Amino acid sequence: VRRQRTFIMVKPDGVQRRLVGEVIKRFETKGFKLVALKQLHASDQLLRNHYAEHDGKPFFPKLLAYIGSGPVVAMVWEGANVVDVSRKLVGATRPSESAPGTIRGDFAIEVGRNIIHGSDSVESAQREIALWFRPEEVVEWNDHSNEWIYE
Ligand code: DAT
Ligand code: MG
Repeated sequence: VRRQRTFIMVKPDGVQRRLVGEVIKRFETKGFKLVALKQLHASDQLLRNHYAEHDGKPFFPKLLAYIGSGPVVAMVWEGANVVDVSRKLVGATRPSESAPGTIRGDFAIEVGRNIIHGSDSVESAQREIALWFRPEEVVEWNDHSNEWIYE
C-alpha cells in the first residue's frame, strides 16, 4: 500500500501562474515521495491518449487545446493510498465545487483552467504513468523520513 503510485500533472495554466512549487510543496509536506518529474510540451497524440475516456464529449477539443497550449509538469508520487488522497488534495473537478484548502479550491475558478490533473484510480494511475514516463524515468530511493511518516 505504501508503494502505491499516482500520476500528477500541473497543467499549462498552473505552470504559467507559477504554481508548480506550490503543488510540489503540498504533496511533499503531506509526506508523499516524489519518484518522477519532468516538464514537457505534450503532443496531441499523447493528450488524446491520456484523455481517451473523454473523446467525443463536447469539451474534448477545448480540453486538448488547453492542455496542449504550453508546457506541463508531469510527476509520479508514491505513498499509502496516494491515489485517493491526491484526489482530495487536488479537489473537485469544477473549482466552483472544490473545497477551500484543496489545490483547485485555492487557486482556480473555472473547470477549463483547473490547474492540475490527478489519476482517478489505481488502474488509471498505472496506465497514465506508463503513458508519460519510461520505466527508467521513475526513480526508486530510500526515504529517510519514512519512519516519521508511517508507524
Ligand atoms: P478530473 O480532472 O477531475 O479527473 P475529468 O476526468 O472528469 O476531471 O475531466 C478531465 C478534465 O476535462 C477536467 O479536469 C477539466 C475538463 N472538463 C471536464 N468536464 C468538463 C466540462 N463539463 N466542461 C469543460 N471542461 C471539462
Ligand atoms: Mg479524470
